[in-house]
Amino acid sequence: MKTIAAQPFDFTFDPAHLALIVIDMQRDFIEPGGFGATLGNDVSLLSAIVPTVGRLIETFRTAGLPIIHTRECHKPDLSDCPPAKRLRGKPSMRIGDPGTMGRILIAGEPGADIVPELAARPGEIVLDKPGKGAFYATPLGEILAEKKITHLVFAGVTTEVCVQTTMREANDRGFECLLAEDATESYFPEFKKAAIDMIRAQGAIVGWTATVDQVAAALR
Ligand code: TIU
Repeated sequence: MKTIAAQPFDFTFDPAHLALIVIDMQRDFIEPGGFGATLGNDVSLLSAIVPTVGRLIETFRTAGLPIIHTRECHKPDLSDCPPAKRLRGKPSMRIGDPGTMGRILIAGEPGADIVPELAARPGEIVLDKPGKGAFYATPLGEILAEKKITHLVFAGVTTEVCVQTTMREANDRGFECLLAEDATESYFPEFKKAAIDMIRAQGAIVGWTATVDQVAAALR
């Protein structure tokens, strides 16, 4: 067993049952002209964590542990995109519209790809998901069961939307979940802080948090 010096208390795990889930580090959220920008967000905050997420991914690669990358995107015919999602609010462009990185949030378009610095390597899993949570309408649950995974480390964007939703889904399914707090980011710094606070409050009601250095120290 190994231990990460986490908050609100130590996170103890068997590396044979640990996996990394990297949520939605896609050009559509991180680069100008994509889905995140159409919603009116400043995307520069998110690009700043790319090197730190890369360090966490390398730590798992070196340890030989499973890595799962997710991408929020929809089928080209939008059959998996509820109108409630596409039509909400007044974005500058909607899901499926043609943008500077291809159609917004559509599978196979350049914008839906993971940023090149964090591209998946052979043997790593890439899961496309239509929702904010990575368990909804995907085989993630079956994949983790098949690999006998019980403990999960999370990274990616955005902290309070897809990362927190997926952590809550995982927590309800019985996984022990830890968020790498410097390998996640929000368009709203105050939302990132609040999400981290609420995850680890009440005796880790949703899960633990730790820095990438703390995770790496345990896996070395
Ligand atoms: N991946 C993810 O978090 N999807 C979002 O739409 N996030 C926003 O913060 N908008």
